[in-house]
Order: sequence, then structure tokens, then C-alpha cells
Amino acid sequence: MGAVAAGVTLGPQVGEAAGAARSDGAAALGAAARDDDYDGSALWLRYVPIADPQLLGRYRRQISTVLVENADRNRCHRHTQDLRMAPGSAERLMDSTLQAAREELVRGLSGLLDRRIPAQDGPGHAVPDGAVVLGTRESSQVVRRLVPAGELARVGEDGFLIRSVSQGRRAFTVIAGNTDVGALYGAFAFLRRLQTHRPITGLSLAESPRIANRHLNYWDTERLYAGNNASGTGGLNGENGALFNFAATGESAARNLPVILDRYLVAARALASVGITGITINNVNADNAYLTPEYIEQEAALADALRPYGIRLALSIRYAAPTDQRFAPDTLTDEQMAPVDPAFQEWWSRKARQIQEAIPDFVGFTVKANSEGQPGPQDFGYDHGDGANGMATAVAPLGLRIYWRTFVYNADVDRDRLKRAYLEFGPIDDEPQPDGTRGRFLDNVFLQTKNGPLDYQAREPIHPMFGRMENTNQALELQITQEYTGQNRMLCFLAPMWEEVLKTDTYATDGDGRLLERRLVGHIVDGTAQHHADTAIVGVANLGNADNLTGHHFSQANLYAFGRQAWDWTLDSADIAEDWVRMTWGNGRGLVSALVAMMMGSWEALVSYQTPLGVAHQFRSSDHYGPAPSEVLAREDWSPVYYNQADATGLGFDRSPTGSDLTAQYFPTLAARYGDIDSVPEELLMWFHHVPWDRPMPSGRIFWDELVHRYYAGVRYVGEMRRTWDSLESQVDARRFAEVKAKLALHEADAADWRDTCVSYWQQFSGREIRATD
Ligand code: BDP
Repeated sequence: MGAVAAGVTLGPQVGEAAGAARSDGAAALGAAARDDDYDGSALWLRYVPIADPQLLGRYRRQISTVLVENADRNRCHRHTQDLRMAPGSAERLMDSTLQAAREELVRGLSGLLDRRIPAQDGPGHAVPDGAVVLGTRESSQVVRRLVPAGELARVGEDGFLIRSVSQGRRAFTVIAGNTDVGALYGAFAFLRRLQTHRPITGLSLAESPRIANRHLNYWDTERLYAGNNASGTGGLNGENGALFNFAATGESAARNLPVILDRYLVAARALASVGITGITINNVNADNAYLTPEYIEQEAALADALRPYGIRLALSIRYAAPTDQRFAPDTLTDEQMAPVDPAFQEWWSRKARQIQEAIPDFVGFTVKANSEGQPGPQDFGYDHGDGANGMATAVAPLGLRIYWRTFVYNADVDRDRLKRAYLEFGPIDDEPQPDGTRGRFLDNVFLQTKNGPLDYQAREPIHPMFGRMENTNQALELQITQEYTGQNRMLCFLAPMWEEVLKTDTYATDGDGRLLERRLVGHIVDGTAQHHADTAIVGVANLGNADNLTGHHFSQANLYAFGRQAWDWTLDSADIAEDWVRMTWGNGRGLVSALVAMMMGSWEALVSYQTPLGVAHQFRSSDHYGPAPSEVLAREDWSPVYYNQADATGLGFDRSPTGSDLTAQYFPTLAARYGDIDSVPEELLMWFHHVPWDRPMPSGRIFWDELVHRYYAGVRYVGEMRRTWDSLESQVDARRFAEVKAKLALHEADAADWRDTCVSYWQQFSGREIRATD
């Protein structure tokens, strides 16, 4: 696939991907499934009864019991002696991963089949007909008997096998992993088959993730669009709107960690269902409170609750934390803050050890340094390589990692903000080392890089660092929380954007200038392009304390899709959308196709009415939601006018060789393609060129008319989404229907505001007529 999808298609494009093997219930919603008060709080794990009577009958004949041997043998570590749920909770704490898998199967199958499916812990004489057996070769004699070690070994640590087995007149299913977590992932994959009405017999499935570390970053205090508060981002009753309560006050004070809330476990189950392995629980603009002993105790309780689901904790830290007086007497002076200073390294190693004592599987630290006012090694005369390595050296003996973010844009480096990160990090990656190798970053450092060179815009070219940092571990950072893509008001399914990113060809070459065989961004991230053994992908998550956990019901889809793509970036985003719709809204044929089509066009529509044809960052600085193309801020590189460069000749930022020459940071094929206004993909036109108002475009329109057309087409699509949604009223439960309907009305009004504000502002420069076309 090329750099961007061809053209915008704004009409409904129905992804009728339901294969013949899939049974689509004609009835949209079974009576049992209809709960008009349902608030969305189960995410995609709602497990309502199968509405299609024939399919239900079939599944019931095929499944009788859940069989998990020795579920309690590998008890998970627990630091908090009296770990407990808040009074009145519905979820239950798990002691082990196999127990979590067993409980999920029982809950899921009982819900889907609308009858109690019991669990048993031993096969007796023979595995019962209809059993769903789950385990590892270590935990289960059935698995040991039926799944050869060599075959299982091939799926690796997190992978699983699902097999249908027939023995005489008995037929049953075996779900096997090499680890308990692998088996848990298999349980969710099996449940997904029922949730999406796929066959569950004749199975011989093997799955394993392409990327080893699949993490969320959670920003507890910023860009929270899922806070349970009518005004949008805050909380209620003393909570701050974040998913996890550390310091809630008033009515909610008794609900602070170490007390565990239902929503933590719902989130944990949902994240495990898509294979998420870690979560950095606090904002990258980090508050040192998270490193205090009181907070560490709370974090340990959270880690205890999430551990059975295979989810490990990490923390964002502030580089200068050692100077914070709240750690007195264990503090350092500014003079000791050089990353090579033993005092600095020892401080971090002490702190990490303290955390590790409470959280033995602690992942490590995420660091935002010398970025947007955060302190960093440059304040003390050192570069990012020194800073990352100083911390990495301190924690390496503990087996911890440093995720060092590359979101830096020091204005002294270059006038073009987009060039700055590579200019700072690239030379460190290239640097010859005393041992004859290249690249100074240590092995336990990941450079964590946003998908594009600017900042989570709805569409960006890929970050030039992908493929360029062959000697360094790189993690891709995507933003799930919709800061620039509609926040909690606009319906925008982001998987197609991430798919575009992951499948973009970097045209990376080897040392001799030969094109690599595998060189899509996904190959760089999964390590196969340049032979990296350690791999990571990170999503800045959109969870909060809202009833539906993500603010907008359709934002749940973004969290779901991130997990699925982190597991397997080669997946098709329409297939992911279809699974999510079936699991979240129902399996009715018309419903599925209408919602998938609506979602699949929603991102391209947003790009069209916000920032079409590659014009970037036209957001109001106050909240990054609405349009403000005329805004001029104290910092040039925060100002919409800097990004649009509007004048009488045209619109867009010249980053070609005649301009800032950002294009030179890409590999030669992309550099040439982006650098030439005749070959740059239309969708990235204004990222790289200042485009004359009368330039002829592929559509036959001139640039100005095409620009106006995009804005109008984008808003029209939102109108179509509203009509589609209205047409589904009889097929959707009442509360969720009304909530989405209300959001879509706001969405359309806000999209029209984007169109009108931008078009009329551009018109002051183009001096041309606004001709809205169909
Ligand atoms: C920007 C956000 C800001 C983050 C920053 C980052 O507006 O809240 O702190 O990214 O990623 O997009 O560090």
C-alpha cells in the first residue's frame, strides 16, 4: 500500500465482509439482549445472549462445560495483604491468570448461551463432550496429552492455540498457551468467535503477537475526554475524571486506591481481551507524587489487581524529580543532576528498587524530557543520549526499561518544528561506539516516537525517524484519546489512520543503499525490518471514569482497535470495526454493515472538514478542539498561521528542497515523492508544499475549489452518519441510542463550524468565490 489511501471516499462504503461461514441473525436484537438502560459500561465484553435461535442452539450443543485444571497453582504475587473491592462491587479480584481465564469463559459462555455453563477442574475419566479445556502443558494434563510441546512452542510467550478435538463420540475444544497469559488471550479469542457468530468447530488456530510490548500510556490529568461530568473533562463527587482514583476527595475519598473499583477490572479484562501488556498510569508531564511511598503503595494495589490479566505497571517520571523536596532527606542538588553523575544514577536506582519491592513486575519509566518545559539532561549540559542512558544504566540491573519520548522541538535546532526531533536523535543513533558498533542508546532504552513529526494530527506523513534509527529500539506512540480528532464529541474511528501509518512504505535502505525487503512502518516497529529483538507499541489511552469508560460510545472502538492492531498490525481496520460492532452493538446484518460503513468513513470525513489536503494544526490553542486558523501565539510553532502560511499566492508549508527541506530526512524514494508537488500524495499536499490557489487538481477542480469541496463533503458525511444512526433506532437499546444521537447532533454543528471558519478565513487570502459542490 502506498503512503496514503487513494482519494477521499465520503459516500457510504459498505464493508459487507461477513463471510459465508458467519451466521447473521436476521433479528436485530433478541428480547433478552435489549436493556434500554444499558450504559455501555461493559465495553465489548457484554456477552448478551445469542439472538439467532438456530445459532444459539448450535452453540449450546457444542459447549457444555469449562475445564481448567490447577487454576490456582500459579497464584499471582500480591503485595497488598487486604486487597479488596469497594463495597457493593460486581467484579471480583482474581488470584491467578488461569482463574481469570476460567471465570471469563464461564461468564462469557453463560451470558452468550443464556444458560449456566459450569466449570470443573479435572477431566475425570475422559474430557466431557462439549468441554472447553484451557491451560498450559504445565497446568493441564489434557493439554499435555493433546498438544505437542513443539507445536505450542512455536506461538511464543503470549501466543495460543485453539483446537477442536474429536475422540469417539465426544468433541471438545482445547485452548492452550505456553504461559497462563497466553491461555487467557486464547480464552478471549474463543469468546470473540461466539460474540461475532463465527463457527467454533473444526478449529485449528494459532496466533501470536507481532510486537512484544503492547502498552498504554494513561494521562491521568490531561486530555481526558471521558470524565464523568456533563461539562466534559472533569469528574464528579471528588473524583478528577481519571480512570484510577489516587486522591479523590469528599464523597469519593473512600474509593481511593488501594480500594479496587469495578471499572478497573472491567478495563483490565477489556485490555487483556486485546492483548495489552502494560500501562504507564500517569501523565507524561509527570507529577512527582507518583514516586512517593504513599502513592507507591496505591500503585502496588492497582498492580495486584491487574496482574492476573497480564497487565504490568509503569510510571511517567520527571527528569528532575530527585531535586523535589518532598523526597527529603533523599534529594539531590542541581549540581548532581548530570545524567552521568553517580549520585543521579543511584537516586534513580534507589527509587526503582523501592517501586520494584512493591511491584516486582514493574516495567520501568516513561520520560518526557526537554520537551514543552519539562526538565531534561540539556538543562545540565548533556544530550538525550546521555539522559536516556543515565537512567537506563541506573535501572538495567533491575531489568527495567526506559521509554524515552522523542516528542521534542527545541526552536534553536531548526526553524521547521518538524525537523527538530530527527536532528537531535539521529546523530546519536549513528554515532560510532568504542566497541566498533554504532548507536549510543543502551539496549534497555526505547525511543518512543509519535506516528508523525508534528503532534497527533488527524493525518500526518510518517515520522522520518521510522527506519532511520536502525541502531536503537523504537516504540511507536499513537494517540487513542481523541485530542485532535473530535475529543468526546465527534465520532471518529481511528483504526484506518493507524492502518495507513503502519502500512506506509518507508522505502528504507540498508547500508549499501539497497531497499530493505520488509520496510513498512509496521515492519520497523515489529523489528523484522532491521532485526530488533525488543519491540514496542504504545497508545495514549482514552479511558476515564465515565459510565461507558471512554466518553463517547464509539470511542470504545478506538481502544479496541488499538489493541488488535498492536497485536497484529497487518489486520484490516474494517474487519476490526466489524468485530467491535458485533461485540458491542449486535450481529444484525443491516446493523453491522451500516455501522461498519459509517465508522470506516468517519476519519476521512473529519480530516476533510478540519484539515483537508494536508493543512495541519488549525486548532484553537485553548482546547485543541475547535478551529482557529488566524491564531497567532507567542510561540511561532504553536500558531495555526505558522502551519498554514496563508497568503495571496496560496496555502501550505513548503517543506520541499525549496523550503525547509524536511523531505531530505526521509529515505530517497519518499524524499523525492514528497519533495515534488507533482508527485506528493494529494492528502499530504500542504504538509510539503505551498500550493497556488489556482493549481489544477486531479479532480479537475482548481486547488481552491477542491479545498472548499473537501470541507463541504466532510460535513455532509456527518449528516449522513446522523441519518444512518436514526435509521437504526429500532435495533439499538434506548439509552445508548439517545446518547450517540445527541453527540452526532453536536458533531455536525461543530463540523460545520470548522468548515465555515476555515473556508471564510482562507477566502480572505484567495479572494475567490465559495462554490460548494456535491
Ligand atoms: C500534546 C498535548 C499535550 C502533551 C503533549 C505530549 O497537547 O497535552 O503533553 O502532546 O505528547 O499533543 O507530550
